[in-house]
Amino acid sequence: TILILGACGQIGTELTQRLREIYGSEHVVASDIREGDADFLNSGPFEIINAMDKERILEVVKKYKVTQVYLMAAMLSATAEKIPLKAWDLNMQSLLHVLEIAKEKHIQKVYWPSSIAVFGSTSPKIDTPQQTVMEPSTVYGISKVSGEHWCNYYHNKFGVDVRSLRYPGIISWKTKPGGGTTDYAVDIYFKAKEEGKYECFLEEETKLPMMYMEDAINATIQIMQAPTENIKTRTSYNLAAMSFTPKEVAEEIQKHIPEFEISYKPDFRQEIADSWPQIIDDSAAREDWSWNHSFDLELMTKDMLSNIGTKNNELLTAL
Ligand code: VAH
Repeated sequence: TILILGACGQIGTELTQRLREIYGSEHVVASDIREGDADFLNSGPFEIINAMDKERILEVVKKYKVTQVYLMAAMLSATAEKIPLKAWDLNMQSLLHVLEIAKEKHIQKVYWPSSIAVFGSTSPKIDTPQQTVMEPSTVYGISKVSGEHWCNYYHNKFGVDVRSLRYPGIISWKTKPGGGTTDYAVDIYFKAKEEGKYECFLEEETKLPMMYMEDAINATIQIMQAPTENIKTRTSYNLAAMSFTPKEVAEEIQKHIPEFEISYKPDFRQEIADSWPQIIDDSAAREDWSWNHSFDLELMTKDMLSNIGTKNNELLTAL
């Protein structure tokens, strides 16, 4: 059985749905700190779990004989800058609890997401390598680079089978943005459809690595299903699909909504974005476990605009 912590978050929501399609709903336990509004809730087991409560996680692991945990609960970059120590506690305590539970052999496999936020201004911005200087300047990035070293430590010292991906910005339409700096690229599509205009909190030339949710979910399933001997990196794998600027997204949207207008009003998130890479080298993932992306900006824009404002999405945006 699989347990997902943070199942109501941006990635957790779609990961839960996909895992239930693959393994059967009854074999995928969704959990979060509160009951969300995702429609998957009544399609399989759901438990209220605070990812910082180790005893509660263990209780649910034993109740459902969980063998794999996907730890998707975390505080993202923009939110974390507002409450640094709470973000550190959530992001690190949850990971250490799950690694300990795996070390104690209650579960066999762990998935833990890292991020391109582990890189800082001193990392190469173009074709950022798998291994390079990593001096993150955000609380979120500090927690993710620390978490990577903990994953590597528990693997090397205790044989824990933990796998990790450095997600770029992820774009989707099923959930509203969750406090990320890259979430302008989610908001812009909703505002284009709902209001025909968008005020962007990043400058127009801010290029960032991005990925469509479908690709991120595929990569997550793929690395977890890969034979253990193919996993050569136990900190975390660089993962990439495309890189674009707010200007390029706006131009792509205007191919579908010609009257769409974008304006720019950079805020504190500009500094976060400026510290991150622009183009990521994910050749290690492509070599080790055959990673390959499917969505580019054109295909993603078509899919986003055709799904936003549909029946199932109206319910969400109405909530
Ligand atoms: C954020 N979406 O903006 C997340 C992610 C690389 C970006 O870490 O914080």
